[in-house]
Amino acid sequence: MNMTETRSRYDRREFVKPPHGFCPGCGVALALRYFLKAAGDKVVLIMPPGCAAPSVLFPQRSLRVDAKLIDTVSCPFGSTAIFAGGLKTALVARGDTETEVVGWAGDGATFDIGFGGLSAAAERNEDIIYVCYDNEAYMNTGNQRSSATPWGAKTATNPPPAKKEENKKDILWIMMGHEVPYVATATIAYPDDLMDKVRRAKGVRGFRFLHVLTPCVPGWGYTPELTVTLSKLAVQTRLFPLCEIRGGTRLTINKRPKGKPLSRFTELQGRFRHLTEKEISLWQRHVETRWERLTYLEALGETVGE
Ligand SMILES: Cc1ncc(C[n+]2csc(CCOP(=O)(O)OP(=O)(O)O)c2C)c(N)n1
Ligand code: SF4
Ligand SMILES: [Mg+2]
Repeated sequence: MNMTETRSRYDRREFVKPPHGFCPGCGVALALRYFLKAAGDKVVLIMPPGCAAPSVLFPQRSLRVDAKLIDTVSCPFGSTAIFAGGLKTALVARGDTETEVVGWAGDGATFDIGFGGLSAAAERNEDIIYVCYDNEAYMNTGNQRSSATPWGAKTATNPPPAKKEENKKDILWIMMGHEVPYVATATIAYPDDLMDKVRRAKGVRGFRFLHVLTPCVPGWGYTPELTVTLSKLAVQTRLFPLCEIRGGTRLTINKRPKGKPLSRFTELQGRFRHLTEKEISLWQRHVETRWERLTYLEALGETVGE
């Protein structure tokens, strides 16, 4: 199937309309735009505090097509998955089995503060789609480090010459461990891949988790026109592999880049400017190890499936 055919399967209408409060070039805005094109007509978004909620909810009311509003609910920071699961149960009890209830939460709300609730909802296989848009720090409050912040990054809580000394938490691996029906990674440089994954997530019931990398202009320290380039380089350097896990165990890697040097990704961003060549090559080794682990698991799944 070519790109034109893929695009034509998705809604041509725009759902994220100005005025909105995202910075120019925001990766989260693009992710939400593509997500809503594939999510269908009956959607409720559960949004915790973070860059997304105040950018599109009251007073902007940006999520709309003509006069129709997409339903949205603001929830407390740590409770996205629990809130979404509860709302889905209530809707089903009232006879509405169609509405897709979606948690739309940042990395801080997912990897850290809502992590217990996320795990609990996944373990119960709540029938929701949970999207973690990952800009790799608490950006709405000024770029504090989260457990999704990559090793080496400068943040407001790792001021120079300090840098983050811990690796990014491997949320893909953790969610895979819950053996939920669908887990996938995506990023905004590959909209067809992202929208196809939303469609596949919609095609199964139970807990579905999408981890979407969304570059952040001020937090990562680059100029707005580089958002798509950085999203692409994250995949091309194998730093952010595009993959999906179906049925709890079968892993598929969706793109197989040859592996550009990690420096192509880091050199464009202020948050990594202080790193030495030696430090980047150590990080590169870690990236390669993780890639090998994923390819091993993919091969294992194929063997098991034979
Ligand atoms: C319980 C609680 N703690 C802290 C805050 C303040 N707060 C609002 S948004 C935010 C950052 C959220 O980070 P993340 O989930 O990564 O989303 P992003 O801002 O990066 O989009 C914080 C700390 C809050 N609203 N509630
Ligand atoms: S701070 Fe970053 S994530 Fe937040 S709106 Fe701006 S570009 Fe988007
Ligand atoms: Mg964040």
